[in-house]
Amino acid sequence: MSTTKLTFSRRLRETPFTDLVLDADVQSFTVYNRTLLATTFRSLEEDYWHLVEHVQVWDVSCQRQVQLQGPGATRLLQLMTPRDLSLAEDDQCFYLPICDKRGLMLNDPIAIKVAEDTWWLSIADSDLYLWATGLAHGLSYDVEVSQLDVWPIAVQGPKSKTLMQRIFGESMGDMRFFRYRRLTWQGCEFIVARSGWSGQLGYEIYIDDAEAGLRLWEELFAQGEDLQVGNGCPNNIERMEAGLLSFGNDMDYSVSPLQCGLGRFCNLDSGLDSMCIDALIAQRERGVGSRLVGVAAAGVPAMSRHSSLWIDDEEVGDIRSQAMSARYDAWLGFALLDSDLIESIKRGEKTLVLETGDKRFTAAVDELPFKPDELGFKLRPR
Ligand code: THG
Repeated sequence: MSTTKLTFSRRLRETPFTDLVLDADVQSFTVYNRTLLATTFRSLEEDYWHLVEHVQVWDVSCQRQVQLQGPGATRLLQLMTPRDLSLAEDDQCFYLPICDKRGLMLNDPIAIKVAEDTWWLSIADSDLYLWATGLAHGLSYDVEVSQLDVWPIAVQGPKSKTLMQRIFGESMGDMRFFRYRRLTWQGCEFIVARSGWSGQLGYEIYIDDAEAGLRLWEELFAQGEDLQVGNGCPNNIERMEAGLLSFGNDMDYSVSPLQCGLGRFCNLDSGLDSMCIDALIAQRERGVGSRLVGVAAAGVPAMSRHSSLWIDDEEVGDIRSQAMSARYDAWLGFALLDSDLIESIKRGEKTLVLETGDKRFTAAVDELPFKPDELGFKLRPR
């Protein structure tokens, strides 16, 4: 067993909860927005089953908040995204593709309008602070860009509603998906949203007071004992089954939202003053040369880190993420594939082959999220 370690420093941010996560015997971390993010506690499979059956508390402080504040805040944000911000309701969590002038993805935050002239962008793993600051300075917009000491925690899993009601009261039980409220616990007010990077019922609490956050964390574990509450983190198997995209993995600076299946978050015909609109309209007219799809293969005993896709004897596509499903007998991948090839595979004219662990398997393509019934996935024995 390798005992490779990460060296912590100011440059690699800890969070108010890092010591608690370490005490909970975290097995591995990744680095996201230069912040520690746990990736496994027991094993990916055990964490998966616990998440889909019980409730977990996640330290997702790495979802840093970039704040745009001032008379020019909304104008600046609209310039950065093809989604029409005027459609955002006051209590809405607004998932935004952020694109450059070429229509290429720079980030995919969840935006919350916390006041008339103030937005919080809960960012994915790229430095949106620099991009927004550069634009604000370069264009002399009247807006202040900052990064906040706010550390989101996520409460995810089917029993999360019960647990959250015990803490924030019965009335929060009717909160809708991707909506938020300001809720008070022991005199502290937090933004609480029904969101989180899993396909399960779940909530996120935006902690802006570290000391209160630590008390709340303890309370979640105390109140959730009979619900088998546990430590957890975003689970790569579960999020792939749910079709949730990871910036830096599935999408990056080389692809557009139209290629990633994020077209439903692009309002290209609203005449928005957004820098990427022309490029995206042109791409829509031309058609995308390649796009992200789900790929699945049955009967794979184990995967290797280096998997590849083949048609005849030619390597095709680009696998962006992969996982062995815990629920189904299936290898799951998200891959960028040539659009014409996708159609030929779907029509059965071409056979897609997955190579992993030095073996070859026939693979199917599916639009995300995966539809297990159509793919004929068989349940794995537990
Ligand atoms: N929560 C918060 N901040 C975040 C994430 C989060 N920042 C980084 C990262 N995750 C942003 N990426 C995503 C990707 C997908 C979703 C949320 C954040 C998601 N999408 C749903 C879907 O695609 O079905 C719903 C989107 C919608 O309908 O608006 O949940 O998790 N705070």
